[in-house]
Amino acid sequence: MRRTSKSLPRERSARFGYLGRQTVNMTQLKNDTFLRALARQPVDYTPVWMMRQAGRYLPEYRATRSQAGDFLSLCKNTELACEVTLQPLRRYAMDAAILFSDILTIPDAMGLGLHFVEGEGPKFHNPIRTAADVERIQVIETQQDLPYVLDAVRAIRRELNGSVPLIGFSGSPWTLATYMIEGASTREFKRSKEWVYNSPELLHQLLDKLALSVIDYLNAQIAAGAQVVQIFDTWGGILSDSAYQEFSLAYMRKIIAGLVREAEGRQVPVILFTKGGGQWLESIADTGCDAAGLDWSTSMADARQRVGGRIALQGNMDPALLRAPAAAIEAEVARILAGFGRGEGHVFNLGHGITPDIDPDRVRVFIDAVHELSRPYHAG
Ligand code: 1CP
Repeated sequence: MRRTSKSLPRERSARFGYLGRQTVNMTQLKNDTFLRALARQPVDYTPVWMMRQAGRYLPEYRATRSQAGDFLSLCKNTELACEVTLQPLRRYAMDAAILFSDILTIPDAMGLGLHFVEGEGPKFHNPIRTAADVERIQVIETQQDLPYVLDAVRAIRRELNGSVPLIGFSGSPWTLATYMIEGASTREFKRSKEWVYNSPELLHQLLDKLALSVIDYLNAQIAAGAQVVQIFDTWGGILSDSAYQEFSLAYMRKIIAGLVREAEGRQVPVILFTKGGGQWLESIADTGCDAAGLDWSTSMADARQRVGGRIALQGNMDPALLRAPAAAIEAEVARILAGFGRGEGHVFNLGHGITPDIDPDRVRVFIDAVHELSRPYHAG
C-alpha cells in the first residue's frame, strides 16, 4: 500500500476550550494525503475516497445491517456504525474514512419520525406542512439530541488510530428541508418548490433553524474528532440560479462562517458538494469553503481554471462507470486526472454516491487506478 507519512505543519493550536475534553488519541496521522490535497499542499499521489463508501454494495455491510435489524438501528449502534465505517478501509487503500450515519438524523431529532421503507427510501411520519409545523421546530442541541452520532465519531477515531482522517458530515439546510417538506424521497420537488415561490418567508424561517442546527451538529462532530466536514447539498441543483443563491448557498455560507475551523492543532477543512452545481462554482468558492465537490457533469479542467487557484476540487467520476470493464474505469480515471493536470488541490471521488449494484472488485480497480495513474502528476 502506498501511504505517505508526511505531516501537516503544526502551526496553531485549538482556540476552543471545550476541545480539551476530547478523549481521542491525538497522534500524528499516518496518511494525511487527503488533508494535504484539501490544503492544496504537495502530495505524492491524488488521494481518493468514495461518497457512500460504506453501503449495500459490500456483502459485509449487508450482514452487519441485518445484525443491527435495520438501517436506523445500525446508525444508532456505536459499535456497529464504527464497524461499517471501517469495512471499506479493510478492503481498499482509501485515503479517508467517512462517519457512518445519515443526513436525516437532524430532522429525526426534530421529531419528524424518520423511518425507512424497504425499496422506497426515507419517509417521515410528521412532515412539515404548515406555519405551525415550522414554529414547533426547535434548533437541535447535538450533545442532548444526537449523542449517538458523537459516540460513533469518537469510537471511529479510536479504531482508526491515526491511519487516515475521518470526515464528518451534514446535509445542507435546503436539502434537509426538501425531505422535511416532501415527507419522502421525490424526483419532482413539487411541495418544496411551492414553498420557494409561494411561502418564501416561511421557508426562510425553516432554513434558519436548520442552519443553526447544522452549525451545532458539525461543530459537535469536530469536537468529537471529525477532521474534515462535508456539507451534502444533494438537491441544490434543482433550484433556479437566483433561488439557489437565496435558499441554498446563503445558508451554507452562514454555516461555514459558524464552524470551528481548527482542532488538534490542524485546520478542519470544509467541503461543499452541490450536486448539479457546476454553474455556481465561483459563488461556491466565495463561501469560505476549502473545497468544492463536483458531479460528473462539470469538466475538471474548466473547474480548475475557474476556481482552482482558490479552493481544492473533489470528484468527479460518474458512478455508473463502476459497471464498466476495468479498462474503461482506468481510462476514465486517466481522463479526469489529465483534466485536473499537474499540481495540487485535487481529491478524487465519484460525482455522487456509489450505488448498491456495484461489484466490489470494480471499486478496487478504481481506487488503485487513481493511486497509480496520479503519481506522474505530482512527481518533482
Ligand atoms: O438500506 C440501507 O442500508 C440504507 C441505505 C443508506 C445508506 C448506506 C442510507 C439511506 N443512508 C446511508 C448512509 C449514508 N447516507 C452515508 C454514509 C457514509 C458513507 O459511507 O458515505 C452518507 C454520507 C449519507 C448521506 C445522505 N443520505 C445523503 C447525501 C448524499 C447523497 O447521496 O446525495 C442523502 C440525500 C441521504 C438521504 C438518504 N438516506 C438513505 C437513502 C437511500 C437516501 C437517499 C434517498 C433519496 O434518493 O432521496
